[in-house]
Amino acid sequence: MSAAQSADAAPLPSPAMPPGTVFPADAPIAAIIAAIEEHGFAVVTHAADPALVDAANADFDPYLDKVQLGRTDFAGFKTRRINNLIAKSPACGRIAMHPVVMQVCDHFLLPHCVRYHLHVTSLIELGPGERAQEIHRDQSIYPVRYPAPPMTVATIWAMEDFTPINGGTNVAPGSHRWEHERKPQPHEMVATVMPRGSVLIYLGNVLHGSGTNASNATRRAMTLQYNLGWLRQEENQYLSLPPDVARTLPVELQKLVGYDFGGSYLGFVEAGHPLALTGEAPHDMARTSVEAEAAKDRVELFDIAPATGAKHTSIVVHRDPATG
Ligand SMILES: O=C(O)CCC(=O)C(=O)O
Repeated sequence: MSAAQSADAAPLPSPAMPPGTVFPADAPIAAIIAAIEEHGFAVVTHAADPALVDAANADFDPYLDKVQLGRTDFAGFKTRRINNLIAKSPACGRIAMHPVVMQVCDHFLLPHCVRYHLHVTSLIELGPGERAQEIHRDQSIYPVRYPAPPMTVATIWAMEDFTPINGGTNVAPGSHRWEHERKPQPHEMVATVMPRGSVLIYLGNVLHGSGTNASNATRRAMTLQYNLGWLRQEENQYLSLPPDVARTLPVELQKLVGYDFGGSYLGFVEAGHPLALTGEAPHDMARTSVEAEAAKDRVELFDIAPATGAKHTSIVVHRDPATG
């Protein structure tokens, strides 16, 4: 994100989502992935079981009641946020492993890593009168020049209806392919309108930001994001979910939050599997796992090289000619 771009400068979006970007929950996964390839994002309506959304909202309410409003342009001055959502809500943990989201992550992240991890979790409740957030790329927490491939996949779940006036996420379709300096014009932005329980899925290289809440009610969203397993997670999941907490989670979720190898020999603890700390694996003194070793040969290389004349590092993806 650029500090030079203030919330005042955030362009107003046109309301309509581009054709071919909104899908019902039972749409073929290939169509959803094709839309994300083309536009950088897609919406899947009514993707979450309404009972899970109710349960997660009820789990979060007591925390939100205690939290202070944001204090920066980026965080908003009428917005309440909480993090570490997995520790706060078993329902959130189930939503985090939604099969459509996992398949999208498999498609975009798994070619470049042995496994992906949960990167960051936030509940974002825009209050009435909140102004649009500055437009940014989530993965600009990594010092990368654009265009760059997706290194993260984000979801924004509508925990309340996203209406045309309550601040549904503004997105710049196609911006996953834009040059580093290009900023969206107002006509290049769309506002996400979707019913409660729906999800906006977008790539980490897509320009976006929360919208203006011109309604007299809140707009509650839950963002759950995933990153390549060899990158540091934005939210420190190991301090947020220490072994005593992690061991209460389903084992697949333990692995998703990071109690697993992020690659071959990447992330061992005391020369063993991180799951040994939660009692889910024997301490076998192996610094890698059968799964990590088996997966490493299919991983396509990221070629990180300084771009000629550039001040910053750029990342170029190429296929290894030897393996295609
Ligand atoms: O709340 C939203 O719609 C998007 C928020 C966002 O992009 C962020 O806080 O980084």
